[in-house]
Formats: sequence, C-alpha cells, structure tokens
Amino acid sequence: TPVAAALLEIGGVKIARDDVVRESDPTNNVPDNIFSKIGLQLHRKDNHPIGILKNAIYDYFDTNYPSKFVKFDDLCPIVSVQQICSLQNFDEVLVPADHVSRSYNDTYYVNADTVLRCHTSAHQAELLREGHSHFLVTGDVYRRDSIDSTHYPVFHQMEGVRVFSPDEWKDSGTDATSYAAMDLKICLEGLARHLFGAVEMRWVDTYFPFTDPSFELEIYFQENWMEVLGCGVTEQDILTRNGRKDSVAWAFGLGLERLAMVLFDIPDIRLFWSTDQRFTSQFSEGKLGVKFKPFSKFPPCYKDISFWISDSFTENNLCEVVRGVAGDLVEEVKLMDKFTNKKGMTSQCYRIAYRSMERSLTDEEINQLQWNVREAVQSKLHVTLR
Ligand code: FA5
Ligand code: MG
Repeated sequence: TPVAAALLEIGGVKIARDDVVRESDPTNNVPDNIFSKIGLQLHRKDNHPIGILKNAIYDYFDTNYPSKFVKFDDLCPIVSVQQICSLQNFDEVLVPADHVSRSYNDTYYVNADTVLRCHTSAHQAELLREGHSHFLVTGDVYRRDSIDSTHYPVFHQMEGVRVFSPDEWKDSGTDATSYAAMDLKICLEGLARHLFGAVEMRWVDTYFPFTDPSFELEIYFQENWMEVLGCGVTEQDILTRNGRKDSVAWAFGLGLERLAMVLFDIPDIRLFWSTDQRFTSQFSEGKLGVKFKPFSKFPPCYKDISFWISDSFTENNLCEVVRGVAGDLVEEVKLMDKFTNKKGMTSQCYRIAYRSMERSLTDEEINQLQWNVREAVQSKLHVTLR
C-alpha cells in the first residue's frame, strides 16, 4: 500500500520522511517522492505492464527449465551496506570500497549502513548461501540518476542466477567459464525471442565487479540502442565465499521497465507510475501483444537554466532537485553547454523539458515551475545562477 505515514518500518528498519529527519540526519538522503514509492510493488500487479512482463519471463523459465528456477519477488528493498556477516548491496558482490556506486551521489541511504537496494544483485549471496542453485529475484530498485525517457530513480529489476556443478561442463570440451558464458547467452537470446519475436539486438562487452566476463544486451528502440540488461559469469570469489567452491555460475540483471517499453511500445518510463485510467485500462493479465496507444500528444516545453558551478556540483544532485520540485512533470534534464572562463570558473547550461503524460500544461504553470526550480537550485546546490 502507498505510504502516507511519516514513519515507515520495513524489515525492522525505520525510514522517516525527509521533512521529519533530513535536517537532523545527514546520513539519510531519501526524498519524499522516492519514499512514497516504497512498497508499491508494481511487479506484483498482474494487470500492470511490469507484472505482466514478470509473468511472461516466469513462463519462459518454467517452459525451458521445468521446476528448476525458484522465484522471489518479495524480498525487502532495504538492504545493508555493512553488517557483521552480511554486506548485501555492495560488499557481497565485490563492489570495491571506492566504487562510485557507493556514494551518496549515486545511492539512496536510509542511514550510514543501510541503503535502498540499487540492484537485485544485493540478494545473490544470501540465496546462494541458502543453497539455491537456480533462482530469479524480482524487485523495486532505487538510484540517484539522470532524467530522461529511459531513466527513473525507482525501477524494477529481475535477477537470474544459475549454478552448474562440475559434472555439467566436464564433457563439454570447453572450460567452465566459456561453457557458462555460452549457456547464458543462449538463455537470454531465447528469452528475447520469447518476448519479442524478432527485434534488433546486440551484445556489448562491459565491466561489473561481480562477473567476468561481463556483457550488456542492447535493443534498437525509438531510433537508439537501449541497454536492457547486464550479465556475466559470476566471479569465483562469490561462489567460494557462499559454499559453491567447485561450481561455475552465470547471473543476469534485467531492467524490467526497459523491456516493457519495447514489449508494449511505451515511450516514456514515467508512464509506469501513472494511475490514469487511460494508461492502466490498456493492460490486462497475460496479454502480451498489446501496443500502447498514447493519449497525450502535448508538446514538451523547454526551459534553460545556467549557473556557475561549485566543486561539489553533480548532475545527479541537480536532477534530484528538479525532480523534487517538478515531480513527474519533468521529462528530461540535459547538459547543453559548458565552459570555463579565464578565472577558472565553470558555467553549465542545462535544458529542462517539461511535459505531462496526462494533460496540457499552461504557460503560467511552467513558468512557476521553472521559477521554483531556479530557487531550489540556488539554495540547495551552492551554485550562482546566471
Ligand atoms: C546492474 O544493476 C547489475 N546488477 C546487473 C547484473 C546482474 C550484471 C548480474 C551481472 C550479473 P546495471 O547498472 O547496468 O547493472 O543495470 C541493469 C539494468 O537496469 C540496465 O541494463 C537497465 O536496463 C536498467 N536500469 C539501470 N538504471 C536505470 C534507471 N535509472 N531507470 C530504469 N532502468 C534502469
Ligand atoms: Mg549498465
């Protein structure tokens, strides 16, 4: 259920609304617009595009690996950075101590040791320790990030892990790592065919601390290559630490919104949070062939904002402030220009696109929003407006 209370308790951890504790507790950077989405669990709604997609992926695994994959979709999104024997979000998946993803700039901290999980990989180690060898974990994940049609600070991932014991690859004629990498790609290409039939896609080599080799899958969508998942062969250290010393494994993390955008032709990620009947009534349980019919064709309205930055300025902080003022009326925040003058001062110009998915915005309303954004940027980000 949506959270209206000032204090929320999940899994024994208390989180307060920002107006209640933020002032007094600098270790909490969860804003109200994020706070209010905790617990909504779109992935557990069978009539919602994210729930429909989750069930379609379940079907693929049930058909191809009968009664193999154990499914979890209700694990608590509030996870530890550091605990005596469990360090879920980062340490357990070997994220180095100085990795950017640990910073307050990238991750929502509930307090110094506890975060809103930034990926479902946070649950890999505990489930391996519990003895699972084939599992899927679906859940809401949280990230401070940029703002555009494919990025939102709350989204959904599905993690998949498959562990092989030595007798599974020993007669294959290849080494364990190549065997797992090949099996992984076959599995995910099969999933893409199951969901989409024919789409244009490509594999890209990448880096994750918890897999080697690592890959991303991109799909051609709205005239761009869009990254839909990350995956790879699990680092041996993770298996060794969690009781699977002689095994090899693969893992993937799917971005469910991105896949649902392709599947249902949904043009903007904000729509997943819409409660407008004209959105929700277009989807129903088990129906995969549906193409979304847009009901808002209002043009976006662009406003520029320029300022001299300070050393502490980051784009994620700017996005957070803009989202805090404009909520889902902000469609994109994009750097247009940047220069450094002779005195070494750096100026940046950002273009903000405002558009409602549901109605037409008046000039007055947009001017007021932009005014409020300017005020908030100036007071919260230590920049000098130009
Ligand atoms: C991860 O989160 C890794 N944990 C995935 C993984 C799991 C790799 C297991 C290897 C083994 P990444 O940060 O790339 O990776 O995110 C995975 C997917 O989430 C992306 O491909 C994208 O589809 C989606 N995603 C990432 N950020 C956002 C965002 N702000 N809004 C919507 N979707 C996002
Ligand atoms: Mg990525």
